[in-house]
Amino acid sequence: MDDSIRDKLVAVKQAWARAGRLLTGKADPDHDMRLPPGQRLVTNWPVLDLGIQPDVARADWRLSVDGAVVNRLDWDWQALMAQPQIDDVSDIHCVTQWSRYDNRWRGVATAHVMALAQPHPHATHVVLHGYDGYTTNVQLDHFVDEDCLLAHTHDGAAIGREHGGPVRAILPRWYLWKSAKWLKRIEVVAGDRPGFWETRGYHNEGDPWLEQRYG
Ligand SMILES: Nc1nc2c(c(=O)[nH]1)N[C@H]1C(S)=C(S)[C@@H](COP(=O)(O)O)O[C@H]1N2
Ligand SMILES: [Mo]
Repeated sequence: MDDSIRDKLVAVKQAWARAGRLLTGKADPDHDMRLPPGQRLVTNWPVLDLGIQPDVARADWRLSVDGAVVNRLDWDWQALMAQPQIDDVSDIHCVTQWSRYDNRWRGVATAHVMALAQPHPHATHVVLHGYDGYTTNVQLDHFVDEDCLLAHTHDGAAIGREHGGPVRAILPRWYLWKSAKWLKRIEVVAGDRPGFWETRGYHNEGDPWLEQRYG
């Protein structure tokens, strides 16, 4: 996708955010209690990105955990695989109104990563950076929730390039835009720093149960 198309795509999404589009607030009496308001269930897995899908081989993948930490981490694939691995099954909720149930993720718990890095006492947030330049911010205490992980495997298969492989963040309690794909860097910061979509009209937190889509 060329830059002008990409700019246009971003502009359209920004305009939707301004208009509060997809903000339904509707209560559906037949609503499945597992489905947050305004969502519909899909069984496929839509792909969303900025028009760039970085091609990062496992052998070339690197992750740094830096910023307000006592121990900076610089991991390659072997270092990631040498950590304790966890499995977690969770639902995906995308702000564009689709949800996908029972995703089985395997990877390294973010709580484990942060326990090794040791954030400074004044650290409040993390900014996740992707190989495509994407960023998203999340509160440090939310980032280390027990169901959050740096995932490399989905339903038993390596996460494909289009879905953010070799490694993406998974933060199931938040709209999927918080789950950075092609993860490259976890920057620990003192004070909030809104990311790509958060500075373009998306909600700063993004709780699907509170329908924190825009604003
Ligand atoms: N690095 C990176 N991560 C990203 C994005 C992106 O453009 N770049 N898009 C976000 C958005 S808006 C969504 S909805 C999900 C889409 O993930 P999927 O393509 O696996 O469904 O990734 C999120 N993580
Ligand atoms: Mo999204």
